[in-house]
Amino acid sequence: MISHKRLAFAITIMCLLVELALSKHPRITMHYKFDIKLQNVTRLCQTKSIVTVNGQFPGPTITAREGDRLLVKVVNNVQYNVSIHWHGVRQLRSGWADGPAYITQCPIQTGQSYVYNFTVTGQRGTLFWHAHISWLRVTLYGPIVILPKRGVPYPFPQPYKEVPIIFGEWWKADTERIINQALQTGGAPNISDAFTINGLPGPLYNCSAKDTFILKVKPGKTYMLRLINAALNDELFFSIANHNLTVVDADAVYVKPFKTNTVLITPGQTTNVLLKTKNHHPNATFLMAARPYSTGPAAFDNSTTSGILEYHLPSNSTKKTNKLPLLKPSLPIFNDTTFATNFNKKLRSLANSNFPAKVPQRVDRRFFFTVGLGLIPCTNPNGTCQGPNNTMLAAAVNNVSFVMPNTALLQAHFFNQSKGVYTTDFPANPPFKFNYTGNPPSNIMVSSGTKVVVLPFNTSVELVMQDTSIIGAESHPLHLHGFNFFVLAQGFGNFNPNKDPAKFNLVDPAERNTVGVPSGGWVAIRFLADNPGVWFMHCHLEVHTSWGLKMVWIVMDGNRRNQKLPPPPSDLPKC
Ligand SMILES: *[C@@H]1O[C@H](CO)[C@@H](O)[C@H](O)[C@H]1NC(C)=O
Ligand SMILES: *[C@@H]1O[C@H](CO)[C@@H](O)[C@H](O)[C@H]1NC(C)=O
Ligand SMILES: *[C@@H]1O[C@H](CO)[C@@H](O)[C@H](O)[C@H]1NC(C)=O
Ligand SMILES: *[C@@H]1O[C@H](CO)[C@@H](O)[C@H](O)[C@H]1NC(C)=O
Ligand SMILES: *[C@@H]1O[C@H](CO)[C@@H](O)[C@H](O)[C@H]1NC(C)=O
Ligand SMILES: *[C@@H]1O[C@H](CO)[C@@H](O)[C@H](O)[C@H]1NC(C)=O
Ligand SMILES: *[C@@H]1O[C@H](CO)[C@@H](O)[C@H](O)[C@H]1NC(C)=O
Ligand SMILES: *[C@@H]1O[C@H](CO)[C@@H](O)[C@H](O)[C@H]1NC(C)=O
Ligand SMILES: *[C@@H]1O[C@H](CO)[C@@H](O)[C@H](O)[C@H]1NC(C)=O
Ligand SMILES: *[C@@H]1O[C@H](CO)[C@@H](O)[C@H](O)[C@H]1NC(C)=O
Ligand SMILES: *[C@@H]1O[C@H](CO)[C@@H](O)[C@H](O)[C@H]1NC(C)=O
Ligand SMILES: *[C@@H]1O[C@H](CO)[C@@H](O)[C@H](O)[C@H]1NC(C)=O
Ligand SMILES: [Cu+2]
Repeated sequence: MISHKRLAFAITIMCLLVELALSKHPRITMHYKFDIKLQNVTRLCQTKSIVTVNGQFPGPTITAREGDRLLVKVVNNVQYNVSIHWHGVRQLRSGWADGPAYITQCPIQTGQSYVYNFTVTGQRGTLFWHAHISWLRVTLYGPIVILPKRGVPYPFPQPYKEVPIIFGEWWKADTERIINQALQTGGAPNISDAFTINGLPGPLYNCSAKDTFILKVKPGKTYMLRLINAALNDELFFSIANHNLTVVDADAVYVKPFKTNTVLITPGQTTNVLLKTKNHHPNATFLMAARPYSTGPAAFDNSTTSGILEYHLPSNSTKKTNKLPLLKPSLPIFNDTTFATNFNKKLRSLANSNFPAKVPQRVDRRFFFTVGLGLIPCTNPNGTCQGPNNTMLAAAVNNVSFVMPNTALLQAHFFNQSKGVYTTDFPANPPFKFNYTGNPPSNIMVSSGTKVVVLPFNTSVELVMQDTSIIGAESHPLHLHGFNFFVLAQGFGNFNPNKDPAKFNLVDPAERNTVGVPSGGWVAIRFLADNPGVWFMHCHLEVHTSWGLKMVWIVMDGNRRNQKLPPPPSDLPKC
């Protein structure tokens, strides 16, 4: 006979052991259904039919804990082909669920559905989901909130509340017509009419005051804002009048906290910031505002989206909030590259024992990629194009403007059917050297092709991305699928392979999935190719992606069973 006490003790131990065993495995499966459908939405006094998930704009928030499995059934009820990308989710051995159309899957066609099946492993913070075909992500996007495992605290005090703030970009006209027209004529697509905060442009636009995001707060509390830039073509500065923000996380990786009054966030980046409210009720309300950081040669939407930070009044107050003065933040000038540089330099990994920075210390392969604009010959059937000298605007990596295949690269790779789909000769270096950030060469035509780099499993890659001044220097937010990378260093002018590596931070560099290649400069990154599959890398300014600023890495299977990409799910869409 064992005593009750002993039995209770034994049960407690058993529970602990089960808990321990389960904590190593995905414990929970979260089911979501995404009905892609049209919805009429009114903004800036104009009603527009937009593509949405479940009729919501912005789309629903996905909330998961680190370790959870997600099953998202996407049903396409619209006239467009659709695919959804889980931006920043590592997709370890689940490349079939990554989402970029014609890269990891054929699109989900009208009337079809597909279940995205993946786990969230080793990440916590904020990411987002968005359409990954043509320009449909203009309205098809929503937050992904990844909480730490149950019982695991943040490495900073638990915030009182957490609020997603997702920036978007709004066109009055039909964006599919805009990009299709641009790609046919070779000219630049029309710029947007507004930016939005949680789908709302805010009071600084005509006919928009009622479409304003209002964040109501209590005094003396800490709020965590989960910032996401889902805009198509613009990096954004964000600031709240009279309040500082503490950056604690970038791209779902904790960073060493630092205080700033303005955040710079590129399309494709996410960042968590703490907002400490004032201890006493202020006699004011506060505008939060975002507007572009823009360095390129093209026109851009120079407007400002805003929302309002409003303190709950004490219940006995006789005042009205809307009678209080509204204070405005001052944002950096649109081309403030000095601010951008200093801000990015402050981002450092925590790099402690709980959250180590696993920076690859050895390098197996080095790559040097130029990124920038260029021209291609006119293909408009009527023979007339709007680029300089009757050409079409294009963009390229190492002078190759990527051409989308007609079938998904991952399928072609997995079933050994690359012939006629892609070639493996993507150049590791630019085809010719020039002063990348000086006067451009006389011939600025680029070549076109569907070329990839093949990497053996576990290759440690060092990549320097160099902006060019062809047509105009410009900051390009480069996004890598399937991996996080470490941002070792950035600089201006041409990268110097003899001198600049001495500046590489191999101790606590920021670890992220999207980095701005500085305008007229370079950035050096490293990543370990430990995830077999086909991984897209592209500028997250959608206009540049459309022009071909994209390329693909194919990472081969490793020898062990758990180093191989499993076969595709049976419902994988066909082309
Ligand atoms: C949107 O509005 C148009 C014009 O009023 C209407 O024909 C259409 O049915 C509406 N669509 C939806 C999804 O409500
Ligand atoms: C999701 O993927 C996992 C791992 O490959 C597999 O075991 C599971 O059956 C899949 N679930 C569904 C609903 O397809
Ligand atoms: C783009 O803007 C031009 C000039 O305002 C206009 O004529 C054209 O119709 C617009 N294109 C689309 C697709 O809306
Ligand atoms: C050719 O087509 C473009 C639009 O695609 C149009 O702007 C241009 O006027 C056309 N040129 C001729 C000569 O028809
Ligand atoms: C924000 O931080 C700066 C620098 O620490 C400080 O000078 C300023 O007073 C702070 N502003 C607010 C509103 O707390
Ligand atoms: C706010 O208003 C109250 C009463 O109107 C006044 O006593 C107080 O000084 C004001 N506080 C600030 C910070 O302006
Ligand atoms: C952008 O708009 C601001 C006013 O909001 C103006 O001062 C500035 O000159 C504009 N910049 C450009 C590049 O259009
Ligand atoms: C409202 O209540 C607070 C705390 O109970 C008190 O300090 C304050 O003086 C009151 N204000 C008014 C206007 O009655
Ligand atoms: C930023 O733009 C302003 C106004 O157009 C210009 O005067 C200034 O030289 C630009 N600064 C940089 C760093 O390009
Ligand atoms: C257009 O052609 C002219 C004459 O061939 C040449 O001088 C000029 O540099 C070209 N412009 C561009 C942008 O290529
Ligand atoms: C490249 O061009 C820039 C801008 O014209 C110039 O300052 C720099 O000296 C040039 N670099 C080299 C190596 O020629
Ligand atoms: C949708 O995708 C299929 C498969 O790639 C393609 O054949 C079809 O033309 C596409 N339809 C549209 C409307 O783009
Ligand atoms: Cu770009």
